[in-house]
Amino acid sequence: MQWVAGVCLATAQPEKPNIVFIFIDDLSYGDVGSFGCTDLSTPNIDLLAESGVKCTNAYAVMPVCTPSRAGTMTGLYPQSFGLNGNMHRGTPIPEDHPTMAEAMRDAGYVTGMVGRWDLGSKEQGPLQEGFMEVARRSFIDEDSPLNELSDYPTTYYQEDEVYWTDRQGDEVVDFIDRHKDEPFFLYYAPLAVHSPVEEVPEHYMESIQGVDDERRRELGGTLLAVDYVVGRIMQALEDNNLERNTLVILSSDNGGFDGDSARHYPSQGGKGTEWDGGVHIPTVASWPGTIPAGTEYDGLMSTLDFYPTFVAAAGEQPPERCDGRNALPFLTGKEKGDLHDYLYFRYVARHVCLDAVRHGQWRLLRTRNDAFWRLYDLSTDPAEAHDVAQEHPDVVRELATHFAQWATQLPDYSGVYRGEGGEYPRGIGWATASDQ
Ligand SMILES: [Ca+2]
Repeated sequence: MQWVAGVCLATAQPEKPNIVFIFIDDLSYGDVGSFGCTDLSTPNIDLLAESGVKCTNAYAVMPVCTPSRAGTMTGLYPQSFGLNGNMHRGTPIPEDHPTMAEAMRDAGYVTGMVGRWDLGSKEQGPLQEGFMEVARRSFIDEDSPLNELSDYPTTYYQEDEVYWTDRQGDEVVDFIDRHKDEPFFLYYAPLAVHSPVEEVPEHYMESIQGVDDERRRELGGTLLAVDYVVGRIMQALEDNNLERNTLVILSSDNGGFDGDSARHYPSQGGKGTEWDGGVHIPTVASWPGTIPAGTEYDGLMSTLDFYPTFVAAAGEQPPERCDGRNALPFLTGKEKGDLHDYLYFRYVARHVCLDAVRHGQWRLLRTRNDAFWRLYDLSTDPAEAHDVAQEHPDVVRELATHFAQWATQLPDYSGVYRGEGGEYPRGIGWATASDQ
């Protein structure tokens, strides 16, 4: 209450909560203990879920990295600016629209990033798009003996041979410790559990017992390494007495990779596929004292919602253009139901060309190989084994009409590969916007 004239001239502004956004790379719904996995171990993610709300019906924007990250970071469907798949990597994000990091910076937060960027044009790196501090990643030297580990030598620092995920644990704690006295926004986007999982240090593998599939053991070890960083984040918040004033959201940019023996139960198919498991991702939100502990939210939501949710938690309005919605009333249990009546998907790749809609219990989809739409009832058939389009022509018509209305607003896309995403600072230690 604000008195017009009296003793109390103004109510105190609520303290801005810190925001920690953990966006794991290729983390599958079926590989997290609290989402039903029984053979791999995610003790810290499970504790995080117990401390808040588990979102069982959350969707990434795309089944692959770059467009998923660009959509999440802008709160816009990436197809709306011509980004339809990883073959369009390097497509610029709109410059006339603030990113999540710019919005948080402008809301008075110190913004920091640790991990993988992989979006925007070459000129649109994280330091150019709103992050004030960015943890550098190793310079990749083609002649390094570390390259013999695999064809994809990105998980060890070539300067000192430290495993990237382990270094990230030090960096996230350092960021929280240094900024404990001011509102901070920390974006932690590890490369883990993305390939190459075989590079995980042996001591993480030792804890994975009873898994015969060697690739799955390696995936489990990689997952344990990143789970340990999640634990270090939560410990750092507790050590600084910040846990009740910090909103933590953990999610994934797309489903797990079949080549790494990821499991997608109850869905079928993972990263890069046409199936629900490519985009149905594990998501948890924790804010002790604000989000009730041990709860579950089963409404339809999207990673597009994180941007307006963070901005709302900061007490600000979302940008004029935004395809996501503030999830806080739903995460706290004040509101029930779906955050979105319809979620739209268009994924263009050489091997698959997918159009899809999620609505209620339904998933309508069509690939370039399909003459007709296919319809699945995920409430009874999450593995999408039985096409029920013929039994429900009215549902097909309704969802197809909504999809067409969405798709007609999209710009034409080019089918050509564009190149690399935004430049990321190299080396060891922190890069700041003032370095640029
Ligand atoms: Ca990914």
